[in-house]
Amino acid sequence: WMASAAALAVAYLLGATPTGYLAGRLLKGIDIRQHGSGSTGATNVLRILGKWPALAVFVVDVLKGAAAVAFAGWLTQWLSSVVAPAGLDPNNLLPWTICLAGLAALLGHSRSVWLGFSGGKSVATGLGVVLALSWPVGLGAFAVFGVALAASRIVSLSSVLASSAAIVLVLVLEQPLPYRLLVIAGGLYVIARHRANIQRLLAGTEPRLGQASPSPR
Ligand code: NKO
Repeated sequence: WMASAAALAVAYLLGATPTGYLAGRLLKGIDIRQHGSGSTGATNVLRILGKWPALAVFVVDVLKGAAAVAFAGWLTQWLSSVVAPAGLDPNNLLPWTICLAGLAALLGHSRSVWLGFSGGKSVATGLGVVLALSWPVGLGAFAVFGVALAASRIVSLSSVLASSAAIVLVLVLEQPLPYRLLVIAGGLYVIARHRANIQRLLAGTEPRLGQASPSPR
């Protein structure tokens, strides 16, 4: 239990590392949350800071999610090999710890303790979590994102479709129960984080790549 709690705390803090915010501060001396969509995600970094900072933020945000899952697995296994838990099979605890760690990383990214519990929309971090758990689901969702983006040039729409695809894939590919629950909960969370985007999509005012930014939420 202590291993699980420690893994969740580390996962949250990894997710909470405010990469997009730091990029704005370091490169332009601005609070990126007051520009564009107000998100700290790679898309808003692209809008406000440009291509290379956006790529860097995207890569680090994916790695945050993957690292949170990897660390949770490593810590749980290591601790259970050191202190043999009485009557507790670590193989039963492990998948649940890993999945809760994935959710903690998503929460950390979009509700960062360093940013007054604001942040991004947990798409890139979600991709990292899903890739680390089951790379076919992650690659499938990423492929849907790529096709949707090429067709629509709207990142938020592509993110919502990719999250939906991840949910479908994790069910179709018959993943273990904890993974299914994680991706369903995480996917719905990411979609819910796009509420303002979805309202703009329905109103026909969501900007395409390269178009003027929406006003901060
Ligand atoms: O500023 O509101 P905005 O227009 O920036 O931003 C909307 C955008 C926010 O997301 C980002 C990150 C972009 C990363 C693109 C990689 C997409 C990979 C798709 C995989 C989705 C897996 C989700 C699984 C959830 C558990 O949307």
